[in-house]
Amino acid sequence: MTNCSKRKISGHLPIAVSLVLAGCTGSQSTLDPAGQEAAEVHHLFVVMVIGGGFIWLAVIGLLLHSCRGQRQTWSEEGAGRLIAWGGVAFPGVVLFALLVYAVWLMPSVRPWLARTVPEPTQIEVTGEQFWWRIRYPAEDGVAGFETSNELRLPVGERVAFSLRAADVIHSFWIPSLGGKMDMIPGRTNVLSLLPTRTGVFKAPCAEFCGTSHTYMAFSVVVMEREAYDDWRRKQASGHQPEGSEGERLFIHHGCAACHSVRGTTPVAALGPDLTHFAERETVGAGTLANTRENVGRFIRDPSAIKPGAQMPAFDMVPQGEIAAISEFLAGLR
Ligand code: HEC
Ligand SMILES: [Cu+2]
Repeated sequence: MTNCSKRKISGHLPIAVSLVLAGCTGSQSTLDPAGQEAAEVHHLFVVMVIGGGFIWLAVIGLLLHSCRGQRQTWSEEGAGRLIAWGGVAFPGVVLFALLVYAVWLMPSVRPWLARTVPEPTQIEVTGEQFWWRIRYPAEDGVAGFETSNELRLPVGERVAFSLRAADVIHSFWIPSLGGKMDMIPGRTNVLSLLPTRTGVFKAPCAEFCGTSHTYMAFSVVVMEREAYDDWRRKQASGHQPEGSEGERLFIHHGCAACHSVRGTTPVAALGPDLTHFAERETVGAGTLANTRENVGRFIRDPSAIKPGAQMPAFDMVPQGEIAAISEFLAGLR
């Protein structure tokens, strides 16, 4: 074992590191925190990597040392000492310290459960195959309302989520803010988060829930309190019936049996609420960009885009009528 020559790893290292780090930023990353819980988890990650790094360095150091073509052999006593200190004491102390740190951090990752903060506003989120139902409570004079596939939160304020599932197990996870928590049929789980900066973040369903599990995501818009209150007021008030062709066709073709457009149609709860559908970035719970063309495609054949989607195909409806309905939906701001 004399040939442990250093290859030219060093030349490729910066490229490799930057490629890895490029995956660490963005709207769906635990390593680019935008919330207090995510920041704690990020901190824990860094400490763990450093702690593990020390152990790794020690092991690699010993490996290189043993490769150096050493002449004299170790005495039995020396080898025993090396194993006791290097193999038991050192990793034992480092891992124990990391464990203590992780346990100590727990209350601040779940502060609401630890009762260290006052009870925050509860937003109900229900996982459905394959979309998200979201209910906001009434708050200072503004009535409660239902929306879907997009969550809006005020920055710098703690919120609690009551998490449920309508059919199978789903999992609620906003990587940039913290989490995650399973949504289990017949149970209500609570998760509390504190967003610390404004922005738009992505949240995937984090538990396999059926054929279109991959196409089940929502966006999270963290906004200033004032903008958030304006948004809530607008959500709660809904629309006036506009009497357009698209609106008429929406009711005529039975869309309103599953979808609510507050102020226009009676309450229906089988499918996502569409009251302010045009404000959403996506159609089909994070599946396609919310353009008129994509909305038309989705209405014609939802299962072609999302296998197993719980909405029937409307491919028998003439193209012109689908366009009129898409036009109506695009006006729902
Ligand atoms: C039997 C109930 C049902 C009927 C009828 C129905 N839908 Fe749906 N719709 C759903 C369900 C369930 C979803 C969620 C699908 C998914 O994302 O997995 C959905 C999703 C949608 C979405 C995407 C919403 C979002 O937030 O991404 C749009 C737009 C939509 N439907 C429009 C329509 C229109 C227009 C009609 C009438 C032509 C219609 N739907 C008829 C149940 C229905
Ligand atoms: Cu799911």
